[in-house]
Amino acid sequence: MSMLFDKLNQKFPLWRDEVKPLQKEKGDKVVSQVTIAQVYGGMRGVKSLVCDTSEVPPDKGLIIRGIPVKDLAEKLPEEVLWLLLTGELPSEAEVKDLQKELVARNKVPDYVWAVLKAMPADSHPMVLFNTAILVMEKESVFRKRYDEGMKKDEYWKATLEDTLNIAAVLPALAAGIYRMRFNKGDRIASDPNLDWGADYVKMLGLGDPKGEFTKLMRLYLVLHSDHESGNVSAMTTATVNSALSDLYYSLSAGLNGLAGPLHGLANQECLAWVLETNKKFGGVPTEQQLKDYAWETLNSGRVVPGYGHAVLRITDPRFDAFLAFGKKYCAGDPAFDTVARVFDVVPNVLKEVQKIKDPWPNVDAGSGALLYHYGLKEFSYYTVLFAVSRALGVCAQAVIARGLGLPITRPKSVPTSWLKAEAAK
Ligand code: HAX
Repeated sequence: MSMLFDKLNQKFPLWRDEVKPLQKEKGDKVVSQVTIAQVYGGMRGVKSLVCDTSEVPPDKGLIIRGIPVKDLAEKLPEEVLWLLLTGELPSEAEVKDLQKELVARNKVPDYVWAVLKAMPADSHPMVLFNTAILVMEKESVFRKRYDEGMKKDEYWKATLEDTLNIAAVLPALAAGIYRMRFNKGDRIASDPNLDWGADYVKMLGLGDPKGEFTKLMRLYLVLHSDHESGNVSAMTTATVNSALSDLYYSLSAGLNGLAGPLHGLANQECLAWVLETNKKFGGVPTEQQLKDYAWETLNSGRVVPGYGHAVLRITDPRFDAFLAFGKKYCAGDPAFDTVARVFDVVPNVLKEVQKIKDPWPNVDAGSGALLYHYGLKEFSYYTVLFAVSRALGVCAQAVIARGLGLPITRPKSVPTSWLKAEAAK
């Protein structure tokens, strides 16, 4: 048994002891109320989910297991996976053990490539990626053990097996899809001596003479890993997993939600907007030109991608981290310079639109320009990168949910007639 299994074996009894009295003795304590506006408004602000891996206070942004995300910017994604799962940063020996575990499991089954090759060549990379995850369902340890009669208190162990098996193959899978979908040549073999993010960069095959792209990739994979559990991809994964559909089913479902333009696809849309702007104005636009273009976008009924958030009310600290990276390594690149200038101009434009609650940039506002700088120019691929990272968080959440024995998700819906009757009371 690996160190991670050992650690969680120690943790779960403690966590269950923490949760049990809350459920039993304080179960009827009211923590949130629901208004009609919230019922019709995507349940915004309703506190009805538990998530111990991370929290997103509107005035602070992402905090993973008590640590603000900016303080994790130098960590490896696999260290963050350990943190998400256990609540502690790993020791050097523990990271090494986890890396060994991932290397031992990192073979993408051949049938996956056969399925992907049979799909239309112009399929969106997210369709290829999510299909590949679903196709691998036959590998699920959870499903196999469930069929053999696994006891409920073993669910988390089988879910952790699936988490590690999935996390191990994600870089090779995502890189293979990149090379296949964009005609980059044969797949590149994994290097067992590299960390998870560096290996992904190597398998993408874009080269990285200064090591900067690898730094960016590790940062990217850390920043996107988790964002509490109410967002579309996390909530979908958790809901599907709560039916004891294993992680291959549930992760694929959640990532289909990530593929929406109001969620993860915003990063592709955002770079498109930036490049469109540069093309229109023949280079980095002036502040006035950007202001005019932002208004043109809004007046045509489109959103300004990368700006606004359902929860945050400040500049997303993940955007800050990308901006800082860009200023250090990418200054002078027209796409990045426009991203920086958009940040100076667009919040003031959005502040004038009363209905917009958050005029500030979110995580998607800057990442695309950085990837573009390092030669990853196919922006329909960007959400796949997001998905590789987000898989860590949502899988960790599933391990914890199964370890705490959470039941199937089943909130109550009501018809409009019922709401009208309530409103009339
Ligand atoms: N540009 C134009 N209009 C915007 C806007 C933006 N950037 N942000 C919000 N609005 C509009 C909404 O569309 C909504 O309009 P309607 O009432 O006419 O439908 C109104 O302002 C109120 O929205 P809100 O309450 O401020 O925001 P929501 O919680 O409804 O939505 C979104 C949050 C992130 C979906 C929204 O801000 C948006 O569409 N942003 C642009 C797309 C984007 O960047 N998405 C990525 C978000 C981060 C993420 O999940 N990444 O995966």
